Amino acid sequence: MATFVDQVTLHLRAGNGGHGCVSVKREKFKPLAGPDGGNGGDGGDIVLVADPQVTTLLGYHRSPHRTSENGQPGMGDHRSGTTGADLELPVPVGTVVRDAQGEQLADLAHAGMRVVVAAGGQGGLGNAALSNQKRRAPGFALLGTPGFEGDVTLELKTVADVALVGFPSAGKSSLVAAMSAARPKIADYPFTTLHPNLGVVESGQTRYTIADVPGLIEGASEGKGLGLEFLRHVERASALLHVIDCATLEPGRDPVSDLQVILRELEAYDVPAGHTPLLERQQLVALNKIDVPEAEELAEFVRADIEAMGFRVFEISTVARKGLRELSFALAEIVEADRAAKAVEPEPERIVLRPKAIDDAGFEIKVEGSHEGPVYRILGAKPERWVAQTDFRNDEAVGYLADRLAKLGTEEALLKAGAVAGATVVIGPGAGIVFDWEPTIASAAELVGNRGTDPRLDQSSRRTTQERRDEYHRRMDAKQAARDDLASEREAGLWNDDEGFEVQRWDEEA
Ligand SMILES: Nc1nc2c(ncn2[C@@H]2O[C@H](COP(=O)(O)OP(=O)(O)OP(=O)(O)O)[C@@H](O)[C@H]2O)c(=O)[nH]1
Ligand SMILES: [Mg+2]
Repeated sequence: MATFVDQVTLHLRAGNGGHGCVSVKREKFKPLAGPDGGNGGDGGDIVLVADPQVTTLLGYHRSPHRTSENGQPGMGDHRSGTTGADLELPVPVGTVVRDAQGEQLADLAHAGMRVVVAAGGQGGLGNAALSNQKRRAPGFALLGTPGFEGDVTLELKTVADVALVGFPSAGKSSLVAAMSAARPKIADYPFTTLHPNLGVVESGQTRYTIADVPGLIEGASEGKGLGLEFLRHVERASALLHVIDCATLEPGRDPVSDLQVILRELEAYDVPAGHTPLLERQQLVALNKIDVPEAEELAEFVRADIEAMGFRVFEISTVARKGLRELSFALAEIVEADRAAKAVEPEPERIVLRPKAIDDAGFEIKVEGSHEGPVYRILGAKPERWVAQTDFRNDEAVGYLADRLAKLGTEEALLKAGAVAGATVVIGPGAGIVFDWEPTIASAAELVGNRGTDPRLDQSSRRTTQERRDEYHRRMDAKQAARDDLASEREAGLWNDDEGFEVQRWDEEA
């Protein structure tokens, strides 16, 4: 493992929903036997799964672009399009997922936890599904909506089963190097390690990870040295291994007081809610550098004192590779026991997260100023989705959108917000879908003004109610005329169809 990547940005594109199909069934002697266009299939989701077999984000660092399958379009004869397959991305247990704004989406703290980071688009309904008593032969279908497209960042807070803590230059990185294939930087000056290095240890049947935390000194909890900041990387470690330098010549230092200093600093570190405080975890002590004769003597001398403090003690040398086997088996045992204990913990609720909080209940209207007068912006998951489902080349589909919006109550809300016929209305953020608003009959009564008021007393410079009403009726007449034209055209088209089917399919780009 050359690099320890602990943060990576993924570029995701979830599958689009397949478009619904417009098709009319024709039977012998019954050329218009009803609509039979099938629904489009949903696009596949992109799902992160916490997998204990995965220990790094390296794979995602190398290929950060991930895509899931599109749903297929519906077809005639009531055939639905196939659903796009989900894409499952295994990530290490302990991966924290954030959206592009840095907001935390999930903390995959337990094996098997799943989070949908990019939801696939919805398949569009075919005209068969859109038909009802009133609308017997819809000449339109809904488009599939696009899948989520955007970035998420993955951050590996910790995957270390064992955290190596101790003074600078105690030999923590040397121990990672001696026990695993990792090759962290080792040098005889303090604070060589600026970021934790991760190593994978294989000890008998057990595989576990160890990480060297940058050196701690007295006052680290108050920010001295590199501070305690890096302890967040070991918040989930099962065990702490104190690495103690028995060969240091620094005045005032000896193994027992070194250990006490580190214990005090660790005690001052607040773990996040739900985690075990650092000092309540299993702790072992490694007395290092016993290849140096004086160090070996000192280690033998202090061993009993440290054991009396309640710690298991190992005398080791990373240089001479002494005592490492025994130490690695002892750590493996602790890690195994901890994993077994965690396995019987109740499974956390299965989290399924969507990239955007779907507030399907309603919508809001924002009034924005522009040089051409006010712009009324409709924001809400439903209206925005409906717009995405609309084929704007098909007037029936546009009419259907208008009906849905009216049913949701956008008309009254626009009136309340002060919109008048012809006002500019935008659906969705940004450029959105822009149209001139025409209130429908149901809400038109409101235009004549409230009972008890007299329009003649209305001193505002706005058009009078009568003017607005006339304007409105002109628009409604024009609209009705356009609808009639459309209906007759469609009828003519259907009856002249020689193919037996009138099937309209959109290709992917549509
Ligand atoms: N003689 C001897 N020297 C060792 C042993 N282990 C480490 N060292 C030396 O101690 C020095 C510090 O080693 P590192 O592994 O970089 O120490 P560290 O604890 O990671 O230090 P920081 O990253 O600065 O906190 C280096 O010069 C190592 O060669 C050992 O078993 N015996
Ligand atoms: Mg180091």
